[in-house]
Amino acid sequence: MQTSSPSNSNDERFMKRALDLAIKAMGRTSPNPLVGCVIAKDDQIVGEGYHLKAGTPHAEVHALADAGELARDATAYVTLEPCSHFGRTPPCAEALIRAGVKRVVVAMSDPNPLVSGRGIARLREIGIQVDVGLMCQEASLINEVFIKAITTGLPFVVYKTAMTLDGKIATETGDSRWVSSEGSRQYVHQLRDRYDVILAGSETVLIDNPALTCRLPSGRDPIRLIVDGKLRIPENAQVLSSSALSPCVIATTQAASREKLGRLNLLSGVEVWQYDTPRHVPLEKLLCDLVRRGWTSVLLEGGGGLAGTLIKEQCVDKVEFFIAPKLVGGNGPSPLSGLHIQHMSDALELHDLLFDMNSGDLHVTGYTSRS
Ligand code: AOF
Ligand code: ZN
Repeated sequence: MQTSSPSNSNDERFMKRALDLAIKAMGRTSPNPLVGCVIAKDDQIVGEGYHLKAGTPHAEVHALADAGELARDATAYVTLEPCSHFGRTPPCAEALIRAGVKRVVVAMSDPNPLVSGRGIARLREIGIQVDVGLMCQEASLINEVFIKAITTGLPFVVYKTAMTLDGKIATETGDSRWVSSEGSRQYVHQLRDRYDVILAGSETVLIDNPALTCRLPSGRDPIRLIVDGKLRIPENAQVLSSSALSPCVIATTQAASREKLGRLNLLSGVEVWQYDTPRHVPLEKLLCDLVRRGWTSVLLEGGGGLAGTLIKEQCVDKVEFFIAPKLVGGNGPSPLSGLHIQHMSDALELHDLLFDMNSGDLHVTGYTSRS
């Protein structure tokens, strides 16, 4: 893909605005991307818009409608290449052409194989000047979920955990309420609001009986997914209660009791996905099935066994660790009991790190592999 970005400070200002618009829909567009669009003429914004929800009009359509006739001879700033295909909505490249814009500034090309360069090519073919690559890094970051899912068929997986400074997620008696501060726990609800699926192992359900809902005033409950090879989940577990607005999926195997599986399937809002394996749920297959269902991101919230296995299988993209300034010692569980690296030289090194201490805990964010 040919990239060019002869940008000026207005270009950056308008693209920044388009990015700010795009992230307003964070957590609401899956499986589609976050996209913002600004239409500017004579250094003034004359129209703007962003994509609100999959299946509804794209960002460019909102911005063009907002600009009306003023779009003629204007410049459009789009955080993602305009689409060229007929999907659930018609191609935005054609809408930009019809509106008569004379220049299009695109932050990044679309990794969707249905588009990937064709939108840009179509605009250039008509004679529209297209500059690609302005704030590309920022644009890729806001769409890390979309990029992973559309290019691999696997969801973007984030492992969130809270541990004491001496690396325990609970005391040796199993007590874990609470490791992290009130502020950190509040932030976790923002994560639950952002990602499609919240994942936990049956051990976590048996020990902590969490509800795994989002308790923000205008938040939305993620789909709760429990990996439970032997179907040990108690039938009165909080995750099975239909008070949450999203379904609860239990992934199990041939080791599950048929009677219990039947009873769980009858509960409203509960789905049991039974895999053809003897004891262990095939995790990569399960993750693929989530994307097939349109769920492209996963927040893994425990426990350490499941997290270790998923990291070993290279299924985790990002980690968010809250490290509380507390010490408990003893034999309490660790956040990655399922990972058994023997030599420090083989340790998984994280990159693109962020450190934050606003909540009173040390909050470390990092990525597991370079994309
Ligand atoms: C969006 N919103 O603002 C842009 C998108 O199913 P469709 O027809 O909505 O097409 C979705 C694809 O369109 C999406 O995967 C991406 O490649 C492209 N651009 N999508 O939902 C937008 N600009
Ligand atoms: Zn489009």
